[in-house]
Amino acid sequence: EGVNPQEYTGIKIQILEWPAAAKLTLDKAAVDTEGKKISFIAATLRPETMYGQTCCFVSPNITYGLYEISPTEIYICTSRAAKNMSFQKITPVRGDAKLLAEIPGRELIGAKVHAPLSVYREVRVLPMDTILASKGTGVVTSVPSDSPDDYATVIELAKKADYYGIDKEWASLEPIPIITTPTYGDLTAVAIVKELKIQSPKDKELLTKAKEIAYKDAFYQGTMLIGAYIGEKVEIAKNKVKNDLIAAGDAFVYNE
Ligand code: A2H
Repeated sequence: EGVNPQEYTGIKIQILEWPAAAKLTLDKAAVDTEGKKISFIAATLRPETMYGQTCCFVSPNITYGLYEISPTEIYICTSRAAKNMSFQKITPVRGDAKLLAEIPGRELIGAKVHAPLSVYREVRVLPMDTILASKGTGVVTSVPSDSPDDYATVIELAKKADYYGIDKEWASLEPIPIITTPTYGDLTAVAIVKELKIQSPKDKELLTKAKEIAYKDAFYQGTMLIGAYIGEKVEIAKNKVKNDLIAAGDAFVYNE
């Protein structure tokens, strides 16, 4: 972990339908999901891009926990993140997060979820091998228009859908224009991935470079194309969208 504190926005991505494998595991653990709002918590630095969410990534190699937040709400994230949340007044008891069940990431793939603000009403949970268990919540929401990592991952998933055990359509939702910049146009991540000739999510060095370019370009030069703050600078709109998500109960601040 770095020395500098990082402020993330935790986005609540609500489960609409569990995959069969996950259902079995929850039954075995005797978790009562009836009438409860159960959400993946995705940690993002770019809340203003949430209009363009096309799927939600988990790592097939990470074990996630279901944590009780209230009698009617459950969060899904890594145990490390739940522990951190328990010291930030996010869980009901300080220093404690009540674990209801553990579930391997691979069993969550294919879940149908609702991503707040997304143009797409329902999206799927898909695998991302490059997620680190040591950062954020272990859940990454996918915005291929503005995140080079996300774009490279959905391209790879669509290309090798059978290998990843997913439906090709789940990874094939079109990137949505969210932000325009003078240098890269309306789909910054798509343009930069092409410019740097990035071939796969494993092109680590190029993706690090792409990430830096994309972030600076959007933050300093970007203007919103969608949502409540069309025409406003990203620098300004970022906090407004974040605050709106929080006010709607769809997000919270998460620090680490
Ligand atoms: B960002 P930083 Cl549109 N492993 O959200 C790998 N990546 C992770 C992660 C983990 N455990 N937890 C979060 N992330 C991703 C949106 C986004 C993001 C856009 C553009 C760039 C971008 C949609 N995905 O990140 O290491 C999350 O993806 C590039 C900086 O803490 C999160 O924000 O700086 C970002 O990386 C956090 O990265």
